[in-house]
Amino acid sequence: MGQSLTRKLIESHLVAGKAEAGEEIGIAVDQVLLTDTNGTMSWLQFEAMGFPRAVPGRIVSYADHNVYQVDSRNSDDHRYMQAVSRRYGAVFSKPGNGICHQVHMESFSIPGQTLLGTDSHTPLCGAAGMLAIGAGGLDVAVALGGGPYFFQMPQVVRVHLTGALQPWVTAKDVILELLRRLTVRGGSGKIFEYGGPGLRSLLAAQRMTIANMGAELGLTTSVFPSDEVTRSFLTRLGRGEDWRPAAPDEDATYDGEIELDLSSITPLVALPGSPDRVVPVEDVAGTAVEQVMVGSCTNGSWHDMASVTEVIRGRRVHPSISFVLFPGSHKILETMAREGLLADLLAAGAIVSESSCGACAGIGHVPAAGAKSLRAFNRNFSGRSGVKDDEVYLCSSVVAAASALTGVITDPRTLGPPPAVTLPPRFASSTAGFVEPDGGGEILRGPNIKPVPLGEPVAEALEAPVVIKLGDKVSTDDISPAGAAVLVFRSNIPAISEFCFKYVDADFVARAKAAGRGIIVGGETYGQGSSREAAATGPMYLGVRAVIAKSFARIHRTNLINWGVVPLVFDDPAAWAGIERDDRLRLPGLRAALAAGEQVMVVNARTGAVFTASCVLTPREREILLDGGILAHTKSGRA
Ligand code: MIC
Ligand code: SF4
Repeated sequence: MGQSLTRKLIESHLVAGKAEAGEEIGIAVDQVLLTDTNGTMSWLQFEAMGFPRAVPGRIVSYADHNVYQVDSRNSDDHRYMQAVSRRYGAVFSKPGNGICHQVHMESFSIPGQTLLGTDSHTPLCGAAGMLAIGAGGLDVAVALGGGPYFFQMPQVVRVHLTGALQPWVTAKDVILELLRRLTVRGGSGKIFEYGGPGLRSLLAAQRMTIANMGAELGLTTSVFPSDEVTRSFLTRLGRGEDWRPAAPDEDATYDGEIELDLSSITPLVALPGSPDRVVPVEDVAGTAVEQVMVGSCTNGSWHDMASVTEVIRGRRVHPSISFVLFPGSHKILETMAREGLLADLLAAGAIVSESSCGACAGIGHVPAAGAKSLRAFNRNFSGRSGVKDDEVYLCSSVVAAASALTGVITDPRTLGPPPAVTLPPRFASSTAGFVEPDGGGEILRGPNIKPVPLGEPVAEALEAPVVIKLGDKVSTDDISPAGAAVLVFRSNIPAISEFCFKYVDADFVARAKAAGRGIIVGGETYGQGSSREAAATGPMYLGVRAVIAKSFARIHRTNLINWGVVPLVFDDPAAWAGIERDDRLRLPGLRAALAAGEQVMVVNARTGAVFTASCVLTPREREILLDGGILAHTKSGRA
């Protein structure tokens, strides 16, 4: 029986378990990517676990999210990350060198290898035939020490592409179309492997957009074959020798299949609040916006920047619009300078920002209260732009460019023939933004870097109030917000816990502290979005010992286990409705039930109602959770 490319990638790295859908497997990690948000904590955890050296062959630490260093606490993190990278053998990518995913694809992607990253959009490198997965900091710390990455073998679904994109339709519209059809839950427990005749027409940059934003579908990752398109991408970057083919067998079998005719897709926009609230651009055309942006790890490619330039060249950004571009990498920005794009963009009135996550992580260009913002980014969870009740629409780079000219959301098809974008024969190949490790130097920990706390072993019984009750689709942005004011505390768990649920319920922190021990109740896909561990460590630090939800997003569920917080799923989702905030819940046999793999009984002291919830764990997860998380488990000597 023929194998999918995904299966080949997994089988060739399998070190534990059997690659059958639903089974826990462990894979060897060839490459690791760390960011200045979760990555600093991951390095601290690596040190706390006492590993003598970092093992994977390629490790890169990126100062990419919070590059402005407006605050010395931020610089503390960068300096620590640079020093620890130097000592343990990681390349350090300096602030301004670009967004981790874009830079990693350009400079380090190797078809056929595995990549684990501290960021949920790590799957971007799946565009180069890699198995690239996002994880929480502790899982990455273990991989740094040479441990495998454990996860549930997903179902492998083939996305069969036919046709070709129509004028003004982009790869962003392809992934928005999938989000429209499948929602943010649609990819849970799955890997999408792209194939079919439509593939040939998709450039590497377009594949990157699709692989990257598969994170919004909840996919474990996305995989594209490595073919002539991949080879041409690497060759333009002077890396032709790193190319190798990677493809499924002709008769490969899959767990499912989705048909997607590229020629049937039209320009789309996601409405504020969630990337799956997708409508045709015509439905919102004419909506006045005050900001337009193009960038992030989804739309920061050369192709995006060049498309935007072609649209606005010789024209003028509308007076009421602030139009900001975030080129994804220093190489792209340098190529834009060499190829003359910058002059045209500046003449038209665009702002060209540093190559960084910036506004995508709520850092800079925060909209005015009540203003609508249109962004060729990937996430628009409420509050993520840095202001409560924001209204962020997501779109492609050409919808963004057209709208920047008119001041209202604009269907680019009204502009006439589409721009022709040509790829330069060579991209800039400067490596000035990388610092190679030499094993030396002192590791400085500034005053903002605090020791990593330990989780507590799971108690025999838990009795605690519901400190917050939430509905469906709660994102990690809701639990631990993005934004410059919060991100500076990523290596300071006591301080970052003060921001928990800031925009959702300003009294949460005080309530959780007063309660001492607490339980969170949530709906479907609890903890979707970013991989940020602060969404687990913050509540844990404030005394939360269990989350009972209808379902969990993959990375967040693992983060909770890794910190000793019990992720319980309602056996009957109807029980959710009978719970109110401040209800006292009793879980009398919690530890014994988890240890035995049985349902956990929950009694609501206010109503007297009794219901059950389950926490399906692998033996490895069970040991970690019962001990209070990975660090506590390691310190116990049982790891
Ligand atoms: C995001 O896009 O939400 C982030 C900021 O990149 C996060 C990482 C983090 O919060 O540290 C992610 O995607 O995982
Ligand atoms: Fe950075 Fe935004 Fe990509 Fe997250 S989604 S890595 S914040 S660009």
